Amino acid sequence: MEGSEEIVKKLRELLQQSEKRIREIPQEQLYVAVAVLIATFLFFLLIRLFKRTKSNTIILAGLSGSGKTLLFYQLRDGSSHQGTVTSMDPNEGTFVLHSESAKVGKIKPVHVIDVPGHSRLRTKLDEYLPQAAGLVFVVDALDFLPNCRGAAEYLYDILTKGSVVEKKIPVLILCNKTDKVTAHTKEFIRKQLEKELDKLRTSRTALSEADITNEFTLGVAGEPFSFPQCHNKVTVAESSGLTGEISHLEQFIREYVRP
Ligand SMILES: Nc1nc2c(ncn2[C@@H]2O[C@H](COP(=O)(O)OP(=O)(O)O)[C@@H](O)[C@H]2O)c(=O)[nH]1
Ligand SMILES: [Mg+2]
Repeated sequence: MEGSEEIVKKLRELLQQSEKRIREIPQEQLYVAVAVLIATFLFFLLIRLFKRTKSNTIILAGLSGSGKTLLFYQLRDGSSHQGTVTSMDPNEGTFVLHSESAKVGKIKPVHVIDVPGHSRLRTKLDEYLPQAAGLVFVVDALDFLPNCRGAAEYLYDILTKGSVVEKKIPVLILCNKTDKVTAHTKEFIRKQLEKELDKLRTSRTALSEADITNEFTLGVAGEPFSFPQCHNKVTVAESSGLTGEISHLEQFIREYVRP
């Protein structure tokens, strides 16, 4: 019993001593120390939050037949699985790109979603867009002219969506199937799409005076439409899902989903 009383006495002395020491420290110094502590805590908390919200989702969109599913398999497996896949459901997966699988060290996986082009399944896009780090709009460069209008309509809807405009989601227009010599060049496709979008802008704004359908208007009023007018970054590149020429696609992905 006496031993424990001794300990309590010692503890009390120690406490009094430290209290005295703290009182000796100027008040301002104490406040500064506490403020610094809180600031560092908040700083690390913010970093954590920021890192967590950074998305790794890439969306593949475009008309059916443009080659989205083949590109999805090229990204994941480095092969096209020719003729073995026909799916109406969105293909979705989180993986390290096949071309990076030989690299050592930790690589951040990419979440890729292949959204079917059938118009009744396009509503799926609205679900995925808010979490997208980037969107790839795949265009069939081989069979481009008959599909130009349809592709432009789909692209118009994407470029005027609130989530795309406000979050400035980067869009890559990927001219696919360039393995064939008769495929159109990306410059040609860019110009044609700009022309079609310009036409659509006139007809759609006339429509939406009555009932507002699109959330945002496209481009600058009174000027012919061109992609640099968009709030978000729009770039154009070429690829071939069939032969695995997808370096531009991979560059785009890794620009917005850092490994
Ligand atoms: N020549 C050529 N054909 C392709 C290429 N990518 C896809 N295709 C063909 O285009 C068709 C549609 O491809 P798919 O990936 O299913 O398109 P999706 O509807 O956009 O998913 C298939 O018959 C593919 O073999 C390509 O890069 N070059
Ligand atoms: Mg498909």
